[in-house]
Amino acid sequence: MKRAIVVSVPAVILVVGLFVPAAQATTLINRESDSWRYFKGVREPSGGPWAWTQTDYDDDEWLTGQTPIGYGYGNENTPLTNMVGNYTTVYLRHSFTVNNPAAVDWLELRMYYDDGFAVYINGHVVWHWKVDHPPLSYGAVANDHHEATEYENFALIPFLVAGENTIAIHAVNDRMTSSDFIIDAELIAIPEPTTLLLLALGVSMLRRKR
Ligand SMILES: [Ca+2]
Ligand SMILES: [Ca+2]
Repeated sequence: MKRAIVVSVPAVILVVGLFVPAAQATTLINRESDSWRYFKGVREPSGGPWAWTQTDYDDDEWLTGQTPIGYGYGNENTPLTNMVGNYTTVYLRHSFTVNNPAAVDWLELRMYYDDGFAVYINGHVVWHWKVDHPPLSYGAVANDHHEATEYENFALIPFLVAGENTIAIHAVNDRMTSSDFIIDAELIAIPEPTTLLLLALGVSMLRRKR
């Protein structure tokens, strides 16, 4: 009997998998997107340390650019030629639409960065890496060094709402005289497992217990 049960576990999933298309991951923001609003950290954005992370923040006066944004790497689509000696951080915002936030299990953030960053979804701090805990001042520096060699994945809690959402990133260099700085981001929505897949897993676990 035991041998038959072991065989049934992958078999049930396989059969269901043949007839039920897996829910698709959805790209919310592509890498090298040309729709980032950005603000050079020569001072704090208007409204204080949190206002710029909110969806309803008015960023009309911010610049618009294609990522990667930075200098010293050679692959910048938006070069920051005046960053050395003038500012250590760059504020970025990007909006995206989600129709059914309940169907999103988690967000996968793929980052290309030098040297650190803090991330907000709709005003919630969802991740900070190689920087102190947010909010960070406009003159902040990274607390570690990082060379951008590939896109690195981070899992985020999806503080999403139906309709327009905003990701805000505070990108931070390690020092004012650094030889380089770069930032790009890709955002993917990972769906909840489908009901039938959960059903298949439940059936297989019941059979295993018997
Ligand atoms: Ca570097
Ligand atoms: Ca650097």
